[in-house]
Amino acid sequence: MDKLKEKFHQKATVLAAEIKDIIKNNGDFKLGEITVAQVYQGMKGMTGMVTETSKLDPEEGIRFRGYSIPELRKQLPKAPGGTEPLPEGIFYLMLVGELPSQDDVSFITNEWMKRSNVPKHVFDVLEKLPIDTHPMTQFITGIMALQTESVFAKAYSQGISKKEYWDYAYEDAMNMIARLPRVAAYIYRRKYKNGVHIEPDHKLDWAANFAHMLGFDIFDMKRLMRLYLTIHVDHEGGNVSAHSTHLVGSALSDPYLSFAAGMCGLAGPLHGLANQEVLHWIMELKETLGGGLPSKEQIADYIKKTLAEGKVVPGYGHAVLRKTDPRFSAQQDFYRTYIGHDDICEIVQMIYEVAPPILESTGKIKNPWPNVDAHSGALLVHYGMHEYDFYTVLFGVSRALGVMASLIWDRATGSPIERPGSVTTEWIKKKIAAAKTA
Ligand code: CMX
Repeated sequence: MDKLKEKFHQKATVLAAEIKDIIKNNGDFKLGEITVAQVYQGMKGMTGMVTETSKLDPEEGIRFRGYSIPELRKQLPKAPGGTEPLPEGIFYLMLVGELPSQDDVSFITNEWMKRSNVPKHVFDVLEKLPIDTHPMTQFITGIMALQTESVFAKAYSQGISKKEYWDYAYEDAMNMIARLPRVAAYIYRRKYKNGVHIEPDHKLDWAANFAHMLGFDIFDMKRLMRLYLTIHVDHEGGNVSAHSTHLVGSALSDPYLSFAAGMCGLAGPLHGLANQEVLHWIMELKETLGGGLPSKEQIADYIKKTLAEGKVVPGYGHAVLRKTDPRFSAQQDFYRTYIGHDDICEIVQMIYEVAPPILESTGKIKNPWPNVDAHSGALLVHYGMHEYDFYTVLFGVSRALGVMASLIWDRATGSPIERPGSVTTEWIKKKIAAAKTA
């Protein structure tokens, strides 16, 4: 058993026993009341699942095992000469609940490098897709093609004890995370760079190697990629990509199938696809005005026009957050620290000043502040990645770390098949009427 796996196993054995004990002794403890509005409106604010890796506070934003993003940017190990955390470190933190040492992170870099070989049939499958297939569809297809490698599925079909599920889930998760950058980079180079592919550089860390395979062999893009792939990993359990992965995994579908389901959710414009939508929206604004920097009045008019057309302002709003997303602030800080001036990034800052009061004045948008997707595309464009439709794939590669760490925990703690109850509107009407006459 490798040392990361052994450490995880020690932690999981303790927590699984604790959970059993909580259910046995406090299973009837009430966590709150569910309203009719919550049932109809996406179950928001309803506590309905346990996710160990991170917790989202509406006012403060995300904490990973108790650590905020600014704390992690300081405390997680960096690459030699680097200033942003290595995503390997946040994976370790989510998986074992402790800050990693430099050594722990190097172990993961090496493991992912050793496990990174992508079987040829995956590329063959991708080659069969029309070139104009959306990168997220290609990514999901690539993940499905990788499923042939699932050790969980093989072991299950041969018959394994429930106690061993986590071990095979760990192996699949580590293998898949190791391979995703190669699959994603292949899609990028195939679609946008005439199929001229770049071999991995095994001397580099996971994020830097990804930037290298995409064709951005510059220090600045490697630094951005380390931050990008760290801040997109996880946002507690109820968001569409995390919840879909968890839900499908609860049927003991293997980690590849579960993650593909999560990525189908991430590809929705109200979730991860919003990062491409933001750039399309900003570029449309620029084009309408004939280029250059718009004025704040022009931005305000454009936002009002978007709302009047019944569309959403991409990159703004959130189902849980009620303040500026700290993932937006981290990218803003990155811009100010390392870039200084860039037209698109400046437009992002201007929208940040102009949009919230307009969104608030509608009286219905619960969170008028920017989310993670409002800034990410502008940084990528600055370093030369103009293919907006690819951005959600980058989000997906990062999200694998959080949802896979959670899935290993699910299997280690005996998390059962998920099957919430549902009711009909007729049932709700009868219940309300009965309560009124009582
Ligand atoms: N622009 C216009 N209208 C918005 C809006 C926005 N940015 N955010 C919310 N609204 C609207 C909703 O569509 C809803 O309208 P209806 O009552 O007509 O249906 C109303 O305001 C209330 O919505 P809410 O309770 O404030 O927000 P939800 O929890 O329903 O939705 C979210 C959250 C993120 C889907 C929504 O804010 C949105 O569509 N934002 C734009 C898309 C986006 O940036 N998504 C990325 C989120 C982060 C991520 O997952 O990557």
